[in-house]
Amino acid sequence: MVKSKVLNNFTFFIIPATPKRLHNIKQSAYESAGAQVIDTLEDEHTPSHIVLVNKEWTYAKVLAYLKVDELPKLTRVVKDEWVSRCIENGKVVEIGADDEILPTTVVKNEPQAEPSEIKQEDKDKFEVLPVKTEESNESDESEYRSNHENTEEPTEKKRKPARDHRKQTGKTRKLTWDSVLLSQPHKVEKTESGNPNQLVIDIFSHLENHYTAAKDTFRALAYRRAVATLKQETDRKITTAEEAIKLKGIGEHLAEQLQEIVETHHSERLDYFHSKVENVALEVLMGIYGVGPAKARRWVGEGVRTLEDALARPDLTPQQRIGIEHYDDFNTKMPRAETQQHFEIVKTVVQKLDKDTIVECMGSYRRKEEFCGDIDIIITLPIGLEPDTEKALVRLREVLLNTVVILAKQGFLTCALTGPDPLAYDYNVSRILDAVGSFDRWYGASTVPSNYGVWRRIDLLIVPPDEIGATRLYFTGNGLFNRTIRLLAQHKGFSLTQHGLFRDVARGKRREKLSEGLLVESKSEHRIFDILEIPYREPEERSM
Ligand code: DCP
Ligand code: CA
Repeated sequence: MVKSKVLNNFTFFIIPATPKRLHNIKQSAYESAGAQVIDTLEDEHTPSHIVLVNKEWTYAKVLAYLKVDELPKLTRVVKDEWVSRCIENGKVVEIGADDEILPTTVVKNEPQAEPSEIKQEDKDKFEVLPVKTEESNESDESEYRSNHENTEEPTEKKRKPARDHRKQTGKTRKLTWDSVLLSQPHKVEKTESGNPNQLVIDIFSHLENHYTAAKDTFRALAYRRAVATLKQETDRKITTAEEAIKLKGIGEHLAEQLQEIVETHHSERLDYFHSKVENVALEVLMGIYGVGPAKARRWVGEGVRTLEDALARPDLTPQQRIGIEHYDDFNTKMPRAETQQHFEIVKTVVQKLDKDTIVECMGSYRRKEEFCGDIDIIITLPIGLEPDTEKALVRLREVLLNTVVILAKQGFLTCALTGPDPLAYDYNVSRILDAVGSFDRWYGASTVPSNYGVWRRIDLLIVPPDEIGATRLYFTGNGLFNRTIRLLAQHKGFSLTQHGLFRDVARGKRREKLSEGLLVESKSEHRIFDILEIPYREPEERSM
């Protein structure tokens, strides 16, 4: 594997420090190419270059941001494109006139803005568009949604050839559905920090992203499984390949990579990925809400490298624009207590509107994880209360819509991403219903007083009462657990979706579904486990 060390002699200080995720990705790419990246400007750390991510900043703004009157004599302020070109070319290329910000660009009387003011200015550059109500036709919107709706195991066609599979796993054991679901469940890891294997987890997660972007589902899955296993190892540090290979879901190759990371604090494979500017860009773009691997690949192919470039795309949807404006918000997990605050606010309003409703918070929150990526709420009625499913859905839809209107007026809901935007209809429920008709989900963002201004992703979903068991199972996850239990169901001749457990599903040559089959169970989560002949697992035992 080639390990480019083109930036060996450089010490970089990257500004601005936000969005944090973008900053981290750049840092990792620069370090892979040999640069030292520092985050304080102390005497012993004189940067050779200040790397400017925001192209439009003046020298004065840089000084104001760094809270200094002048920079060390030899420190140059360059745009990140120059660094990218060096990495791309495998050598240090000349700094062009457009690449460097020189002190002569100082405007004498320009106010010395505080970092916070600059942040605001930065924000102002984003033109805030009203959120459209009609659902976007964008393939990537549906790509995102299909991620959430995909209840079927991918067919063989979508997978990588079996040859890759053997190459990856060698002769080592595989993680099979039965070994996982029948074995004693692990106690879930309760915190994100404090895991002695965190560095390996981080690097493997990066690699998973890369393989997902490269459509190499099988390798992506291998890394995801390894991450899941390492997250359980909260009490001991795995340091050798021999130890690693004994763990569930870690084969020969990944075990060797683990040892390499422990010994060198680096992964050749990740360094190699990051040595390609396109790969770094791909990872950045895939962090935007509503941008899936397909769109990210297309944009990168057309020269998009930064969030700013993405903002200038004519095919950027309003939802993706919000995704860029709130890039860090949406990419940072929130503490469980904050998820609970969002949930309680919604639950109170829903149950005030209809005291019969059942309101539950699913996903990582139900699995009792300490940190949650978003808030997944389902709303339904008790089984049998409204036997006509259509009537139940009409009742629930009205409750959902009223809830959205009330909470948007209060400023709790901050934008609509999928589903009607109450603002566009003057908060008028009947007008919305006339215009939108039927819908069963509303995706958006919300903010709570204790952390006002930080937007969290929130999904509100209405569920037919009879499907509550299957829906609970699906939305509790985690994704890997769902995949495993679906495989088990298939192996036993069933098909499991978020709507129910079915049998006699006709399948084609590639295992694709040809018919829905007969419903076996959808009301009770426990019954689904029973029928599949696996011991019931509490939600907190489903984090794999
Ligand atoms: N889900 C799934 N497959 C997908 C997307 C979702 O099976 N492609 C299921 C399992 C997830 C649940 O839906 O656990 C909720 O989806 P989230 O993406 O919100 O995942 P989590 O709540 O588990 O994690 P996070 O804390 O990151 O939100
Ligand atoms: Ca979630």
